[in-house]
Amino acid sequence: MQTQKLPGWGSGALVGALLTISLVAISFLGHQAVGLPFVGFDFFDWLGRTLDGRVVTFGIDMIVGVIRSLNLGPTATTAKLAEQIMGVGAIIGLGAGAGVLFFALAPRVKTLRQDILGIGLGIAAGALMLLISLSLNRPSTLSPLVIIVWTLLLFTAWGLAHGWVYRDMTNAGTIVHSDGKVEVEVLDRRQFLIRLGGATATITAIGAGLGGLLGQRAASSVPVNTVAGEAQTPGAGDRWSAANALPNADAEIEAAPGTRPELSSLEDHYRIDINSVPPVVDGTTWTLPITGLVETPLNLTMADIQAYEPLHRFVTLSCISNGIGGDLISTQRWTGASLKRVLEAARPTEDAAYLRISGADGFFEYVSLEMINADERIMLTYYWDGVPLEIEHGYPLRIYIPDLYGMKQPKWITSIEVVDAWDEGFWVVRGWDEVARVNTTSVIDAVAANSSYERDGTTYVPIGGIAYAGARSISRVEVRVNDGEWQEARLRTPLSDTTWVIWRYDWAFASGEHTFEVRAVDGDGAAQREESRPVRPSGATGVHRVRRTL
Ligand SMILES: Nc1nc2c(c(=O)[nH]1)N[C@H]1C(S)=C(S)[C@@H](COP(=O)(O)O)O[C@H]1N2
Ligand SMILES: [Mo]
Repeated sequence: MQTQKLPGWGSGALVGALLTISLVAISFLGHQAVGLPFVGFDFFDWLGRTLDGRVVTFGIDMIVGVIRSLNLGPTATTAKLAEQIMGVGAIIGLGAGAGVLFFALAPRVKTLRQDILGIGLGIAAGALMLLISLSLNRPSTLSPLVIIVWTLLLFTAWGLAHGWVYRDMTNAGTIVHSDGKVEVEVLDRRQFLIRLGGATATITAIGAGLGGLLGQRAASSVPVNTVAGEAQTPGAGDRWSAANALPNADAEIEAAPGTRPELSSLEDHYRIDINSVPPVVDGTTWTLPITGLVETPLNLTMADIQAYEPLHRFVTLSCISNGIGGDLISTQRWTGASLKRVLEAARPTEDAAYLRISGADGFFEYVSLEMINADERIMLTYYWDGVPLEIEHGYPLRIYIPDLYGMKQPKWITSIEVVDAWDEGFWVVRGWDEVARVNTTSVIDAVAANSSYERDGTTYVPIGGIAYAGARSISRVEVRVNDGEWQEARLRTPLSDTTWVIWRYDWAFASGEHTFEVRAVDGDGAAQREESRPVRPSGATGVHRVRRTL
């Protein structure tokens, strides 16, 4: 009889990784089918909330840097995908480690005890994962008991499987044939691992495939409540933009071809938040408690909030992490209730000075009452483009604060507490700007050489893009070609005084290699900072520059 060497740590790592891939696939299926926690994303999101802010920011900058320098597509979507892949990868890596641990411990215990070892490993890992998932406090319609039982069962099975696989790899099987001959089967380890890989691939394909299908159905059937809590799912035809022309439809200046759309479609609006999967809030049962330093604590339903006179406003929102020329900036039509008016009903006490606004994902920010009382545009937003907020964008409620970067504006609002002192919000704790006022920036979207035209014997090439200065709007944009004189561009009437402004400069064409630059002046007459500054901690500044050979 041939004896085999005990499987080493390499086999342990491989087995651990393969079993963990299966675990991730089944976890994904549970997530998609009924909203159970998905281990890959939860671990990553927990890391993001727990690690030091500098580490997290460094990680984000790396991801965004790679995406932009390699031109991997829309930054927000690609970054989310990268994070999801990293989250799943990290779990598989940890699983490989667990496999090594198991294969190191297994030879030290008797065969039967290996099952106990596996169960122990599973329960320990499952309990850790549970702590992580539950600490995220994601809204869920499932009872915690269901989540606990499912997670522990899943991990226990995973732990036990280590025992079975280990035994199969170390024990040669004995086959008794019908004629009484006994044959000892020597296991071919390579063959075995290939079979295990095949089984993993099958489970993963089923989990991912079925999970993907179920997810599509679930997303389209999440009821979002419209007026008076009536549950329904709006279609594209219900959107404001489907039935209405933009208010500046007959503006004299038209965007240079290739300039980004003036109104970002809901699908194309950038998305940035601390969640691999957005929290799904049940809007039909959701209420908004307003508590703390108030004489009349409130618990508002969506119908209560929608009973206030709706404010409609075209808003450009930008992430403070948007680099010069980046795509983490978008424009939509926001609808909501003036926060000042809503607060009047709660009657803040004399000590009241700030609101601590929290989201379903644990994100939070502080907003001063003074600012709210001075600016009726600050609103509790429930619609974008005339339909309830999309889940990714904060359904059922988010705040709008003019002139500030997105990091100050919580989505998925679940509570408002009135307090007497300011404190650092989620990203401020992690080293970002306390105020986060939008910097004036301008961007060249297009040098539309294909749309050139002739006038009086000269060929012109339309050049265009956006300029943005929060709620200060834009009073002037200038373009410079090849270090020449700064030339004034023409400004299209914006959608509102809180959106970006589309500019255009028709350049007298000359062939060759050219450098185009743009700079802007805000509505208060302040010029944008031309000095280059990175996004952290106060948002990027600098002149956007593109080179073209024409
Ligand atoms: N609850 C919650 N709100 C949040 C965030 C978050 O992570 N959680 N991210 C903020 C940041 S950094 C930005 S830029 C905006 C982005 O909003 P959008 O994804 O709808 O574009 O949401 C803000 N509100
Ligand atoms: Mo952001």
